[in-house]
Amino acid sequence: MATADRNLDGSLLSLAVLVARFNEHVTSRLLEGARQALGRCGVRRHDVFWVPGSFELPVAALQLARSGRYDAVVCLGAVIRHETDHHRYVAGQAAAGIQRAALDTGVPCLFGVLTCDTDEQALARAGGAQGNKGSDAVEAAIETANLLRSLRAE
Ligand code: INI
Repeated sequence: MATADRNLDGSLLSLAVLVARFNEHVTSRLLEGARQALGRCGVRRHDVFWVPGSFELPVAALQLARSGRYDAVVCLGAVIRHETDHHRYVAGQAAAGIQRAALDTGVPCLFGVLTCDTDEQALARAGGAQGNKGSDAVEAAIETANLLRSLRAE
């Protein structure tokens, strides 16, 4: 089955990368993957910002998206299950809030937040055997921002 080509040329784009410090041993690896993808795709400009945890990603994403400075906001976080169900609320609100920031502003806000049962699962998806969700989120941001640019130009 043929798949449509992805436009991963970042040379006209300015991106914000927002990183949650909670579970930093994982999120720093997501950021590393994001930086590699930014370089590979030739992104013109990017700025990195940190928030305390994934729960704070939406409010910061909304402000960055509203600023008019960025074509997309890439949100990176790692929600890992602990003994209580706290993680459920954090992950659910992060997902809903990031999507709301995107829909309220029309600026793509990407969900590069891992939601895992264990540290091992998270590390496997942060540059381990299962790839790097940070790189994936940057590529998705570039593809979506380029699509929106081309739709505006029509
Ligand atoms: N934040 C995360 O990014 N990941 C988690 O796994 C997590 N857990 O499980 O507690 C987490 N909690 C902190 C949360 O994001 C907020 O920073 C905190 O609740 C203050 O609002």
